[in-house]
Amino acid sequence: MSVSQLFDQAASARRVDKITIRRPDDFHVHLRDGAMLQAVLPFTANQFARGIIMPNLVPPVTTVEAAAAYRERILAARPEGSDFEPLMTCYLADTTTPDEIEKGFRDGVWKAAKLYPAGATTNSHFGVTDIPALAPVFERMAKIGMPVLIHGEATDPAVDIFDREAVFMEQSLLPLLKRHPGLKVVIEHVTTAETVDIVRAHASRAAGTITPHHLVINRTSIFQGGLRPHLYCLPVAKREHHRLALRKAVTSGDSCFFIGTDTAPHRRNAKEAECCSAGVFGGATALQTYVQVFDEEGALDRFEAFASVNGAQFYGIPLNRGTITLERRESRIMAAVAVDDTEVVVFQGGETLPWSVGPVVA
Ligand code: OTD
Ligand code: ZN
Ligand code: ZN
Repeated sequence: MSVSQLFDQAASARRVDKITIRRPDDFHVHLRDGAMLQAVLPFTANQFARGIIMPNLVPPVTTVEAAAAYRERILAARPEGSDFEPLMTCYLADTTTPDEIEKGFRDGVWKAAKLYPAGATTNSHFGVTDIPALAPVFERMAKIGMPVLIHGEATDPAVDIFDREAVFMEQSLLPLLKRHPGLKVVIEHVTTAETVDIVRAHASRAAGTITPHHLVINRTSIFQGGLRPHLYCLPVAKREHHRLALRKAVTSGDSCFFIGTDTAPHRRNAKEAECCSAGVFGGATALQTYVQVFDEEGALDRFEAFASVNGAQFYGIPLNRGTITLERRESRIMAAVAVDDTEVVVFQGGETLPWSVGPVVA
């Protein structure tokens, strides 16, 4: 037997073909409403025990009443037998009051508030135009231990789209962290190496979510062989060295990083349009993609912390009971999900992925 054959044999002896982990949560999900909610919820509910539900509906979820009603619609849309638990959020607007924030938190209606700089992404037009002016809200949130979840991109149209995250971090996030030392902050969908460092530097009270797609694509992927609208999302994917930094961050074992898929479905006609809507529908392939990344990075032993422990600990909610098994078994991913008379294109749809989602034990 040659030396390389010996190596191959040793490698395959070490190869893990199946892992069973505590049931994971998705700390950043767009479930939408109506027919879209019906169509996409089964995918998230099949993979995750709980989800932090984004409030960027039209109109946005800005009141306790609207959040409670949306929660009921999600519960009603769950597939038969599903125990998926939606964790609601409040959409921060210039008019949000500390009392409304605290009321929804104390009543157990919402777990966090979402800060969209006005105009930064899909349905963010009612977002915050002046972050420092919301200080009374942030002070109250710090006092009651309620996290703020931030879409971190500058909204000045003069800022290059690939620099918008970095500019926001310097101009808005770091000052916010300084002004409110007791505020818990989740920097959503981290896309740059610099933001990874910022999360780490504030890990005692800051965390970062990272999407499956930002671990797999870089900005060149969006233009591979032509313009690929289904890979366009916000924040837009960055250069390759950023993607590599994100893969290092998620597989580092550091407790300040956890799952937030940012699954953001849009109908095919809204994506393949003169002005393509931002968003990647990653909900159907999230765990398959994440586990593949951990496998490729030789870090399967760290997957459970990222998927099922770090986020719950940051939010101060109990860890899930029950397990999910992921298996090294090729499966061909469905290309699209039907919604009304159209469909939503699935991230990595039509491809054969090396890992499959196996049984869930509740
Ligand atoms: N990004 N699309 C959407 C939201 C996210 O900003 C995000 O978190 C959406 O469609 O709701 C997107 O590209
Ligand atoms: Zn966002
Ligand atoms: Zn989002």
